[in-house]
Amino acid sequence: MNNKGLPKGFLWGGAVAAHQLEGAWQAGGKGPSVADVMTVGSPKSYRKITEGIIPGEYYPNHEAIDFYHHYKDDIKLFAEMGFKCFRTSIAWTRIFPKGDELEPNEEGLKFYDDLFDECLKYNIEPVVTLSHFELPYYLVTEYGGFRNRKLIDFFVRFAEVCFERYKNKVKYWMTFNEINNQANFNEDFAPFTNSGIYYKPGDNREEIMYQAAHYELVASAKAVQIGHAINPDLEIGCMIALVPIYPETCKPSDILMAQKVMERKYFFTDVHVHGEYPNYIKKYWQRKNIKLDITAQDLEVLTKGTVDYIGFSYYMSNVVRHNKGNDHYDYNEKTDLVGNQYVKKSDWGWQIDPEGLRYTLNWLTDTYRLPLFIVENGFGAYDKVEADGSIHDTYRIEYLREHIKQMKLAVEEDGVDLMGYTPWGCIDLVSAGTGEMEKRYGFIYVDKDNKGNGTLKRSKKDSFAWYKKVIESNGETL
Ligand code: P53
Repeated sequence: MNNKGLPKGFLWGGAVAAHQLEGAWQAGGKGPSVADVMTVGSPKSYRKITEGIIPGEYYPNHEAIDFYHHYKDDIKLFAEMGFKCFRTSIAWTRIFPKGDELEPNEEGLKFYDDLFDECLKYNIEPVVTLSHFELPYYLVTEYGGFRNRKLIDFFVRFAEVCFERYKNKVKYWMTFNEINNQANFNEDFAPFTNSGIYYKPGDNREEIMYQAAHYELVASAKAVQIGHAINPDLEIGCMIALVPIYPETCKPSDILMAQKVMERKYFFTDVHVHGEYPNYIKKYWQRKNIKLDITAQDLEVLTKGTVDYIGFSYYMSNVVRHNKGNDHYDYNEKTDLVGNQYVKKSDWGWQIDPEGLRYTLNWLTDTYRLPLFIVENGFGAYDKVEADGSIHDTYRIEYLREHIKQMKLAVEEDGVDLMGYTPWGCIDLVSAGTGEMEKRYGFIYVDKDNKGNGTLKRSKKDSFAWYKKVIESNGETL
């Protein structure tokens, strides 16, 4: 094992999701997705989910940064930075506009052929997420989203069409983006974006969430099997939002609390990796009287569709405390989550913790023993355009530098098997959580504001030249 430097062939790149940058929400036969019925929020509030498209409301994803019509120029800029890979998603609604059709939409398939060809022209490997918060909206209104077992077959058909079509262009895949966000079932945002679930009054939110997650895990396992049958060389991973949970103190009950919260948020990974539900989650369901539709056949499918690697996002860490009276160490974000006095926060309240990335890489390795891929990391911040058009985003460089340092330590000192690193929102795009344009992550600035005003002109921030050097030196020049 080489103990200096990152491996040759390390996949440096950037990450985006179709709905957050493509726009062209009705072009080429595309149908509306869950992202098309969400408005703009603010640093303090999630965006509103409307029932259908309401005239007079502003939906930022409809146009986004119009990557659909700009992708050639944008990919040229990625190539200039030296990207080895580019992570994006395939908008499900370009391929199956409603979601339940038997035949795919050729115009949508053609778009991604062209997009992937454009990447390959520069030797940029496409890395593709199949379902990244962009479920066909029709599947929500007609089927209730992933409450419904039928969604398994719809997703699997979509996945199969994509694997078959792009099997020689795309090697790296992920099934469901941040499948575990919905563990936060008390909010409306994650269940809607993960699973197309609108909760109704009287719903047993928690039970519905576990049911949807189960159908997705089965759908993912089926897709993995089909993908490998189509081309054994495909590498198909899961995708987990990794926010490590620390105990507030070394009090044993705080330690146990942190462990229980980790279980609640990350059992999804166990199913993807080991092909079975851990005992703690089965015990939890029993105690909470959560009754799920899980068949013997489903369990069989899970064991046969385990993933090849773990893709994950890392932005921040969180801290929990154990409160008196919480005898079962159940998790309630409102009462159990506390601030971390040792770290700083972004303007959106995300706690910045580079060492947490090394901790996370080690935790994932110790727990799952699979190759890892950091498919999102980054700093959402306000940028200021100077009179001469330059953008001095030193705070972003600082954030990324500190995280890359920790990532390197995990590889060089701890021996973590890491495939690559794709910072989030390599070009400014619409925020998933708030719908804002002004929560910016990019190396490339896009002239557009939260209300939709702007020319969409692209320009390079200081971080552009910085990241180019990082890639050139394989992470040695930071
Ligand atoms: P935004 C919450 C916590 C961690 C990651 O997020 C999250 C979310 C959802 O907001 O989402 C991922 O845009 C997601 C991307 C998203 C990115 O992180 O809210 O996979 O789609 O844009 C950053 O700042």
